[in-house]
Amino acid sequence: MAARAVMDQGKRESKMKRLLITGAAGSLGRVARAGLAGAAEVLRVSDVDAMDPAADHEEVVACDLGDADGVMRLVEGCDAIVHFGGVSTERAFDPINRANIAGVFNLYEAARAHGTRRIFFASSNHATGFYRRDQVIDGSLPPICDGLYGASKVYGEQLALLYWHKFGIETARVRIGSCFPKPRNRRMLDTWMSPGDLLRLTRRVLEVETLGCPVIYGVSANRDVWWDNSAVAWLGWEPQDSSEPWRAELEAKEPEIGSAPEDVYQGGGFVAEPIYRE
Ligand code: NAI
Ligand code: 15L
Repeated sequence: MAARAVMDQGKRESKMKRLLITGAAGSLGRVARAGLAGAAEVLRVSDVDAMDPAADHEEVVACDLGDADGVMRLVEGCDAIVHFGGVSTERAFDPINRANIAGVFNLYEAARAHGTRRIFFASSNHATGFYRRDQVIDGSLPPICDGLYGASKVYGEQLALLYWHKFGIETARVRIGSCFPKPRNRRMLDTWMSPGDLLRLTRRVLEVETLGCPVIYGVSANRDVWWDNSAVAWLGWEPQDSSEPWRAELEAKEPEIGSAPEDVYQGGGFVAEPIYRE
């Protein structure tokens, strides 16, 4: 780690009393709960689903993100938020609305009310899923989402930007690629983000002295990537892992890349999903 990063870490972590992790029953929330144990004196972990019991350094709070009063109580006393809660795949408008539209508004309003200064917002590559795979894009290009889920992430990113400009709340708008223990298909050779790289990015976002409101693509150091993070090099986060060890296996399973929309566009299968009505 660079000297500046070490200094930043000391400065911010010594001030961090309580860190809220939403979506703590989900896959990335579980990774964060285990991996961010030392990032604050207290971890407050929350989900609408059942969670493991609290360890000594934890508070476990059940909360539906769609419940504005509940979210207001949830955020009280938290210095920062790692926001992994919400609908994480393409679904009907109602659940997406409750968790990802109203829920994100409730979260930012609670952060504003309680003086929470920094948020890691788990956005998604599906905010830009209708860019083609032969394009390399960065965070400065306009979003082209590939469904209602992607649209909700674009909304969350814009709300974050609003609360930055209006109220000075800092957010890392992280367009995560495919964060799983290992890549699951050929597309993920390009989109994979290791849980370790996610944790290192999360820690960096929490510790850097000045964050602002950047868009960051959450992707490992894979051989081929569609996303250019050079505009956020100042953050000092460099992915360490790569999908390369799985290339031979996944290419053997899927030797051909077709010409269907899910093979042409970055969002993969999401671009071919219908608009679910329920
Ligand atoms: P997940 O589906 O495993 O976890 C999401 C959690 O949010 C679940 O535990 C769920 O109970 C909770 N949740 C859903 N609706 C809620 C509500 N109304 N109130 C409170 N909690 C609610 O998803 P995962 O994979 O852990 O993803 C975490 C975040 O990262 C999500 O926002 C997802 O959109 C985003 N993301 C994840 C990627 C990945 O590859 N895992 C890729 C891109 C974005
Ligand atoms: C996402 O946004 C989803 O939350 C995750 O489950 C994966 O489907 C990922 O995108 C992806 O694009 O692979």
